[in-house]
Amino acid sequence: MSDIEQLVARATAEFSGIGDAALLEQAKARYLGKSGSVTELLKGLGKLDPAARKDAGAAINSAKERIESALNARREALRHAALEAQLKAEALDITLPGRGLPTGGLHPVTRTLERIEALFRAIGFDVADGPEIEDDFHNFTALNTPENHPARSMHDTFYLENAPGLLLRTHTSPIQVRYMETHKPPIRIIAPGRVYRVDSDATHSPMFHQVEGLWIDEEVSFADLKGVFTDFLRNFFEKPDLRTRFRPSFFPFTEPSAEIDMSCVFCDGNGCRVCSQTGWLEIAGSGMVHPNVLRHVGIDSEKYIGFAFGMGPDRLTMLRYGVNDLRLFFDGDLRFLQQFK
Ligand code: 2NL
Repeated sequence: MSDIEQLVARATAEFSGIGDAALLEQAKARYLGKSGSVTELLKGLGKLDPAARKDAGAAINSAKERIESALNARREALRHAALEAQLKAEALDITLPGRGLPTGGLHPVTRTLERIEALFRAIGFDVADGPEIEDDFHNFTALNTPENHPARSMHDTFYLENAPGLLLRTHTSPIQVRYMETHKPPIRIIAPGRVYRVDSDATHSPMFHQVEGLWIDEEVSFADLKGVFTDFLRNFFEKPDLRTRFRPSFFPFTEPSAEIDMSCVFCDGNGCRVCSQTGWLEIAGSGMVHPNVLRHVGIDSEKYIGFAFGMGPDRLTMLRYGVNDLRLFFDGDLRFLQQFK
C-alpha cells in the first residue's frame, strides 16, 4: 500500500476509535490542519516536476476527500450518539398518570345557606345583608332587649376594644332592623349570615351562622308563620310528611313567642338517639314581632303586624348530612370538607 493509502487508512481507523467530539477535532487537525499530514503532502507538491505533480496531486486530493468524509461520518456518528444519550437521559414516561388539578367546592354550610335562600326566594322573600360589626342600637335596643339583659354582658357578647358601643352582631336581627328602617311594608325578607357569641364547646362555636326571616304586612298571622315555616322545612329536608309543633317561649323581640320543633328526620318521630327518644328536634325560635320593635324602626304598629323567626343553618347542615360535631365545620380540615363537594 502506498504511503498515501496508508495515511487514509490510519486516519479512518483513528477517527473510528475516537468517542469524543473535541478529541475528534484535534485528530482532524493532525491530518487536515495547517501543519497536518495531508497539508504537508500538498506543500511538497511544489518540489515535484510537473509530470509527477499532476498524478501526486490527484492522489493527495482523493486522499484528502476520503479523510474528510471519514471525519464527517464520525462527526455525524458522535452527534447521533450524543443525541441518543440525551434523549435517554431526559426521557419522559408519558404513560404515568397526571397529577390532576384539584377542584374547589362549596362549604357544606354555604350549600345549606344557598338552599335556604333558594327556597325562600321561591315564595317571594328577598335576601338581605348587613354589617358583622354592629352598634348597640341595631343589635339590642331596637330589638326591645333591656339594658340589663344577660345577652348584653361581656360574658356573652364580643365588644370591640377602643370602640365604645360597637360589637360583633350576636344574631342577624340587626340586618332586619336596618331593612325595616329603610323599607316600607310589605316586607318579606330572610337575613342569613355569620354571628358571634362568647361560647365554645362541641355544640357551640364562637362564630356560627343564623338565618332569620321576617314578614310584615297589614294582615300577617301566626297561622302564616306556621304555614311558611312548616312548608320550608318539608322542602328543605325533602320530607312531605314532616310535622312541626310550636311551643310557647319567650324572646324580647317577639310576642307571643314560640320554639319550633320538627318531627325527627332520622326516625320520623318514632324516637331514636338523635332526638333523645322524643321524636322531636328543636329547630328554630319564632313569634309575632313585638310592637316595640316596629316603633323603634318607625313602622306604625297599629297598622302593621308580622312574624319573625330565627334558625341555625349549622345545625340544619348537621341534620341534613348526619354530622354530630359542629366543630368539624370550622376546623378547616379538608379531608372532612371535601366530602361535601
Ligand atoms: C332563635 C331565636 C328568633 C327572631 C329570632 C326577630 C327579628 C326581628 C324582630 C323580631 Cl327584626 N324577631 N327575630 C324572632 C324570634 C326568634 O330566633 O332561637 N334563633 C336560633
